[in-house]
Formats: sequence, structure tokens, C-alpha cells
Amino acid sequence: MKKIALVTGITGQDGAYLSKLLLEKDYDVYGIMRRTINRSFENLETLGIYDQVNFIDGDLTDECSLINAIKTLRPHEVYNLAAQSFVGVSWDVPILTAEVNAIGTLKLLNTIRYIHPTARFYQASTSEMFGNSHENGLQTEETPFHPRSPYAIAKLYAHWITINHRESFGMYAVSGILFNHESPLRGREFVTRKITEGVARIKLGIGTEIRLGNLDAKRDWGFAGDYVEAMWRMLQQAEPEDFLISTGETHTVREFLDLAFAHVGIPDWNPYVKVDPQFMRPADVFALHGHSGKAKEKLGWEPKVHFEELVKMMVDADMKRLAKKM
Ligand code: NAP
Ligand code: F7E
Repeated sequence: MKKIALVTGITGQDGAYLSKLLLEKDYDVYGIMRRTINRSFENLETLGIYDQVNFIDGDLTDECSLINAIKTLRPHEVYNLAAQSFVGVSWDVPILTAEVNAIGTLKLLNTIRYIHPTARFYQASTSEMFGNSHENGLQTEETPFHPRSPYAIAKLYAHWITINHRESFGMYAVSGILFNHESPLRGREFVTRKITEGVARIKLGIGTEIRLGNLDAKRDWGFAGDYVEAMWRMLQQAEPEDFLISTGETHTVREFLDLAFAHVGIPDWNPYVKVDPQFMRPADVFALHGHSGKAKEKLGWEPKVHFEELVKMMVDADMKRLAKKM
């Protein structure tokens, strides 16, 4: 019998890559879909799997829909990827962010606890929970948390409530503390995709500038396709445990700009990039740099795609997509 996986956030970047991986591993894949007028299946279509996954109507804030999904499917594995995932907007919609990212996770865990407690549960935790906290410049599973945005605070609640369900009720519930991971499917408001799409537009003559905020921020950027493999491995262990997933490399937004512009033959990006205060955050996270030694040792997981290859992959994908439309 095929294993059943339920993925919340199936239409997002990670939802699409994870679904592809699970289909390759012969799972029946179901996703919770929000009702909206302009539904977008772009990510699932881009990976060519839209017609291979199944959808259940629902919303992380609506417990009835979660009960329906868990009761109907009785999934072996549940991946909770749904979230208001944009840090920058979380100061503008802090209550929604808390209701979806924090209380939504509790609703899903609670539903599993009462209806189908043997399901294995994965929570999409984040390096944003560390804020500016580090140990000699690095973050590990042991680094203290100090969240700096409504997004990160809501995610920290979800992180602890996941651990609490494991410790209180013996559930197989784990958190992956994932550092930034990107791809050609990345939402267009995130800095990497904003840059690669902007660079492609400038190169093709249909754009003139990119407006950005803090160019000195440092991130440990990996490839989403590698990171979903780690999520799956976390649910295949004998004992439930949390893991940090990162590349171990950190780079500034400026370095991302250097590589992206250089890749299309523009050596100096200064004439094209404007710093715009509207993209500065009330409190930013300045530097993230993860050490994923525990994942390497226990999950046998290591990133395959590194920074330069990631930047080139994203620029090439945006060039190809935009050129097709011209
Ligand atoms: P994403 O592309 O923004 O996708 C978010 C998904 O959540 C979308 O499918 C969205 O559906 C869904 N969603 C939002 N609100 C919902 C609600 N109320 N009910 C049900 N579904 C809802 O995010 P991602 O980059 O794939 O990230 C996946 C998860 O990992 C998120 O929880 C994110 O916070 C976390 N995370 C991401 C990173 C990263 O670098 N990418 C790092 C650490 C953690 P619609 O299509 O309907 O909008
Ligand atoms: O910002 C700076 C910005 O929005 C990265 C989410 O997936 O990863 C993501 O959150 C850095 C920040 O990602 C612009 O200030 C400069 O320092 O691409 P981002 P994020 O905030 O790190 C974590 C791990 C998650 O969990 C989240 O869900 O880049 N930056 N100028 C800018 N950022 C944006 N978005 N736009 C700019 O114009």
C-alpha cells in the first residue's frame, strides 16, 4: 500500500519541491488548498506535477477543514509548510501572521493528537528564530533564540508547541530549523528572486533598476530542492528529533548582486541598484550562518547546490521565462 502524505502550503516553493520528491518516492500526495479567486498552481505546473497531486479545500486557520483532512486521509506523514512566510510584511499583518503561523500549527497538531496520533509531523521552523543570536558567528541547534519580527515570534511558538506535543503526548513531531533556501520558484518579493528577476529584466531591456533595502544583510542561502530532502529524512528516523539545515556558507546581498549581474555580463551593478528606505525593516536580522553537522551525521544530509550555482540557476530561469514572453 502506498504511503499517504499531507502537505500544507503545497502551492508554495517548498510545497512544490517536496511534492515532487514524495511522488518520486511513490507516496500519494495530498495538499491543503486555500480558496481564492485567482488560484495559482504555477509552481506545481513548472515542476510538471500539477495533475499528479490531490487537493483538499482548507485553511490552516480553520480547524474544521483540518479535522476533515486528517479524518478523511489518515496520512502517514504531515508536512506543515503553510505560513504567512514573508518576514517584511509581518509587521503590517502581525495578527494574521500569528493566527496562521503559530495558532494554525497548534490547530493542526491538536487535530492529529485527537484523531490520528500516529501520523508523523514535520514543522517548517526557521533560522529567523535566532535573530542576531550566534555562537562565534555560527548558529547550531543549541544557539539561544531571539526572534526579531512578528514572523519569527509566531514561528518560535510553532517550534515549541511542536516539541511540546512530542514531549507531552509521545507524538512523532519534529521541527526543521531551515536557513534561507531559494530556487526559480521563490516568491518574487524575497530578495534573491527580486534580484534575479530584476537582473533578467535589465539584461533583456525591459527593466531599468532594482530598488532594495539592506544590502549588508548576510544570509546562508541554499537550494530548496536540497532542503526538502532533509525534511523527508527527518520523518524517517527511528526517534523524532529536531535538525538545523544550512549550507555553512554566508554571503551578503551585495555578493548576490555581484554574481547575478556578472552572470549576464554586467560587471558594475551600481548604476542599476537604488537603496530605497521602504525596503528597510524595523528590526533586521543581520547575519545568519548555520552549522548543520548534526544533520550530516544523523540524516546523512548535505547540500548539493552551492551559492554561485544557485545564483546562476535563478538568473538563467528568469532570463528564459521572460525571453519566452517577448
Ligand atoms: P511560500 O512559497 O510562501 O509558501 C507558503 C504556502 O503557505 C503557500 O502554499 C500558501 O498558499 C500557504 N498558505 C499561506 N497561508 C495559508 C493558510 N492560512 N492556510 C493554508 N495555506 C496557507 O513559502 P516557502 O518558501 O515554500 O516556505 C515553506 C515553509 O517553510 C513556510 O512555513 C516558511 O515560513 C518556512 N520556511 C521557509 C524558508 C525559506 O527560506 N524558504 C526557510 C525557513 C522556513 P497560497 O498559494 O494560497 O498563498
Ligand atoms: O530577506 C534583505 C532583508 O525577504 C533577506 C523567508 O523565506 O528566509 C526568508 O526570510 C535579507 C533581509 O528573506 C531587500 O532585509 C534587502 O535581511 O529574502 P528575504 P528573509 O527575511 O531572510 C527565512 C529563513 C524564512 O523563514 C522566511 O520565511 O535581504 N533585503 N533588500 C531585502 N529583502 C527583501 N525581501 N526585499 C528587499 O528589497
